[in-house]
Amino acid sequence: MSQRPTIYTAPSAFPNPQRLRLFMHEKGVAAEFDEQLLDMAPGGEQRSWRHYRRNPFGEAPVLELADGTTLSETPAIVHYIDHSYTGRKITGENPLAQARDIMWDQRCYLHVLLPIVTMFHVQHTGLGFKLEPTYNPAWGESSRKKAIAHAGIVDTHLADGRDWLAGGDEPTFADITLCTAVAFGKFGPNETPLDERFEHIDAHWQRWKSRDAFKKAYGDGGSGLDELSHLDP
Ligand SMILES: N[C@@H](CCC(=O)N[C@@H](CS)C(=O)NCC(=O)O)C(=O)O
Repeated sequence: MSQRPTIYTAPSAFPNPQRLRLFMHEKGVAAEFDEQLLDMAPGGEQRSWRHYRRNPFGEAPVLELADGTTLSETPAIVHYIDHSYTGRKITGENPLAQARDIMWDQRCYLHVLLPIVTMFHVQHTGLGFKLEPTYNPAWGESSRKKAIAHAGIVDTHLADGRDWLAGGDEPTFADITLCTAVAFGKFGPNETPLDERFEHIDAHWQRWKSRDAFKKAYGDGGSGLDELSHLDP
C-alpha cells in the first residue's frame, strides 16, 4: 500500500473529480498525492467491485489515505484536505466565510451543475446503458431549463462587481463548483454554454482560465473542450 494518500479521479471532463483536482491545485497540494485515473467509460472501472469497496456509490472522486481509510463526496474530501494541510483555506478562513462558501456551493451544485449532469445522463445516455438505466429526453430538457434559470440568479449575484462568489479576492470552493458547471455545460452534447449566455458568468470563467490552478487542472487535455486543448500548465 502506498505511503502517500491516493485520489481516484477521472479525465477533466468529469465535473466532480475535476472539482477536487481544481481545489488541490488552488490549495497547492496536488503533488503530495498519488492520482489514479478511473477509465469511467466505456470500461466503467468505477462500477467494478474494486471501486465499490472504496465507495459503495460507485462514483469518483475518492480519497484513500495511507492507512486505507477512504472518503467520498467531493465537499467532504475537500473539507478534510483543506483543514489538514497548510495554506489558504479554500473553503473559507472563518465561520462566516465558510458558511457563505457552503451557501454558494450548494446553490451552484444543486441548482446548476447537478441539473446539467442529470441532463447528460438521461438525455444523451451519458456513459452508456451499461451504467445508465434511464433514457428520458423530457427530463433532460426540464433539467436544462432549471440549470439555465438558476445560472441566471448566480449571474445576477456576480453583477455587483465582485470577482468571486463569496466576495473575496480569491476563489473559494463554490467558485470551483461554478467553474466545473460552466465547463460541463459546454461539453459535447450538453450544448448549454452558460458563459455565452451570461455576461458575469463569462467574466468568472475568463478569470478562472487565467489562473495557474485552472491551467494545471485542465492541462490533461481530457476536458473535451477545444478552447482548453492548448493550455500551457
Ligand atoms: N456527489 C458526488 C457525485 C460524484 C459523481 O457523480 N461522480 C461522477 C463523475 S462526475 C461519477 O463517478 N460518475 C460515474 C458513474 O456514476 O458511474 C460528489 O460530490 O463527489
